[in-house]
Amino acid sequence: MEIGILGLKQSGKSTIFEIMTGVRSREMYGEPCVRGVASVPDERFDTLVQIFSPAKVSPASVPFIDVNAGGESAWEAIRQNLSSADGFVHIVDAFTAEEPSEVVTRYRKLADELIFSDLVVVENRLARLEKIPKAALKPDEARHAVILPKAKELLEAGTPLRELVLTAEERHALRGFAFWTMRPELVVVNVRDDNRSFAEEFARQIGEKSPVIGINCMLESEIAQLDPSDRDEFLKSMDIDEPAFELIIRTAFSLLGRICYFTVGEDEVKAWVIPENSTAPRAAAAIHKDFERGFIKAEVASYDDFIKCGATLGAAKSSGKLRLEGKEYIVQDGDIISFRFNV
Ligand SMILES: Nc1nc2c(ncn2[C@@H]2O[C@H](COP(=O)(O)OP(=O)(O)O)[C@@H](O)[C@H]2O)c(=O)[nH]1
Ligand SMILES: [Mg+2]
Repeated sequence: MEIGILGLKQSGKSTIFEIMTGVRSREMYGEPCVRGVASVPDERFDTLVQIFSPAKVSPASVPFIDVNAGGESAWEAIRQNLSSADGFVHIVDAFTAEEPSEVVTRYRKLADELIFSDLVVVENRLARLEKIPKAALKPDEARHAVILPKAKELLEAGTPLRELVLTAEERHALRGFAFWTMRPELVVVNVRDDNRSFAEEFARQIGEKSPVIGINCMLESEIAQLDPSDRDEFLKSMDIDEPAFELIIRTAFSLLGRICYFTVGEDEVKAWVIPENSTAPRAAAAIHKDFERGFIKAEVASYDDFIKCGATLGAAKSSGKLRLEGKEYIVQDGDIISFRFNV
């Protein structure tokens, strides 16, 4: 799982990457791309840490990739370094814009490259399919012959493929193409304080379903450099609930269709990242393959129940909120789990 940061040169990609990951990518000259890991902010996790005061604290994390090149080589660098990314954060410079429409133009520059790149793939594939007699099409090819003309129409209208309505089977049939515009995208509009409204106006003008978040990178990087105690006071004085970069990490994380469950104790409180709709044994595999193989039961309390019952597992158990779940159980975001297994 990895999120690629997209954007034109000087849009603030590295600035925001540094805030999120703490990796000083702007000092790594000559590196075509820099990887860093961001912790996913989660109040529930922080509360569990306060309750257990564990020796080790392991929040959920999400890796980001910052691509360095600009100018002519920018697109090639994206192609090479972000081809395996599971989703994107697309940063657009609004801090040098006078009108929201300029922000849209900047966004479209790269958005159109991605669309064009997918269109080439679709057209090549369709040209090859046309040469095969209908009766000789294999099942996936037959699916492609149905879906790709629709995909072509969308792309030609400048619309990303994530807006295609697909069945699970169709989606699966398209996986091998790794279309750029099918992967989830979060748009981050990097604003000045006097043009904060540009982010909303931008979202209205592009009219796509991807989420849009406005951020003032400069301000955020100042916030990130404060010590924690000054930071809270500063945020309060600015009437900010949460720094925008935290919202970006959380939104990007949930766009990837991931959730987390917690394991708790005095040794360690840890958030485990799993795909949505994972069964209990699959979720156990995040800890160890043996937990999946030897899975017997999962002892589960939802975070809310756990807190309501007085925040101890013993109390959750005696009030019947610590459930014993089997192989079919679908793990929910925020579950507190301990697995019983046999190897
Ligand atoms: N005024 C202003 N300048 C910014 C902001 N964000 C980034 N910059 C400046 O823009 C330049 C490029 O930023 P950088 O993060 O390296 O952009 P990248 O090329 O997209 O990685 C740097 O000189 C930053 O100081 C911002 O929010 N406001
Ligand atoms: Mg950069």
